[in-house]
Amino acid sequence: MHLQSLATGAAALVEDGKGILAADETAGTLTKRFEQLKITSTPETRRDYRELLFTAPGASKFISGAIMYDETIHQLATSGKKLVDALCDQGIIPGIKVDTGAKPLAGFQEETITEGLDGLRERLQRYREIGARFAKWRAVIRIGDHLPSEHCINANAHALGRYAALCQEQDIVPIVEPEVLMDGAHTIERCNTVTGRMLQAVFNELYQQGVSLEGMLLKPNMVVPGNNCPRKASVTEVAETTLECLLRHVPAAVPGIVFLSGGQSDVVATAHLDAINKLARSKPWKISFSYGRALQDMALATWLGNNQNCNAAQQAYLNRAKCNAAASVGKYTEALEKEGSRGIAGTHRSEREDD
Ligand code: 5MM
Repeated sequence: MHLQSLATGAAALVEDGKGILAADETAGTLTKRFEQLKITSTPETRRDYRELLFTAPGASKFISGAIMYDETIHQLATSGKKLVDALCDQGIIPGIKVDTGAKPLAGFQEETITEGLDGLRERLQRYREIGARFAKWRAVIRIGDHLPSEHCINANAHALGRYAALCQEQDIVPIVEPEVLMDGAHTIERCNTVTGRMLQAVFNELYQQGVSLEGMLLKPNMVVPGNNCPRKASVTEVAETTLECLLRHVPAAVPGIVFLSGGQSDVVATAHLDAINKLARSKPWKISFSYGRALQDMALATWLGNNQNCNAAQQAYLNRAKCNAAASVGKYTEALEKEGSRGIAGTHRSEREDD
């Protein structure tokens, strides 16, 4: 195994004050996001959107790596340059989603198993040749009255272990993403229990399958109440409960934890990350972000499929990236948030005047 190179690669992704852009929506998911804003979804419009994110000037001050989808990693920017090279030119490490999605788990209604192991070794070899240096695989765990089942937890944890071992064999840093969904009316306590069970199963598999913990990153959900739970949790409660859960279940050898946002609003996801990093308890890992929606929502709503809005959309993305980068070292402030919003409003105004 490539232990040293994996450890160096993982550490680079959680360099101080930086996090990861998750831009690995499948064509189907991105089409749904586009449709909500009446944006036409074609390979070209999806390319235009990814290009504006990947070429946002100065993004590498806040963003260490970007996760792509298979379609994107093969696409060319309008300049004719490969999108993957556009990222490298910016100093951003290219990553790739390698799972093929969460599919119904046979015999277990309402639960899913993430697929994509068949042929994975060969796909990883090709992705590495194209330029990918890290990968991502997302397992999805749903909370319900009788969910998740032990079988669903174990099957998904086993697949995450097999994926991570194959990545490391090919000198690709695996991001291990066991997502416990926010959907439902469950309490924060229940999310804590289920997240803990899942993390324990995942690390058991990673040990058994010989995965080097130093050469991987964990991408978990934060511990939050379900979005229909009547009792909301304060930012401090989420931060304390999340850190407690992670301290119980994530070995100190893991270099970094990069949260998913999971449907939290962008500002709330930033506030939670900041609060976790501000907690006085000692933390053995870097704690940062690998957000999709929480980094992109404002940028997409600003772009609206119109390339004349590119600069304003890039500004919206850079603003969120900057706020999250500050939160990854516990230095996010309201002033920083307002400063960014003023910048975006200003950009919008001048774009309209130009029109
Ligand atoms: C970017 O979205 C990823 C999932 O895409 P598909 O549903 O099309 O497979 C997702 O795995 C994402 O990387 C993580 O969930 C983080 O995104 P959020 O929006 O939760 O921060």
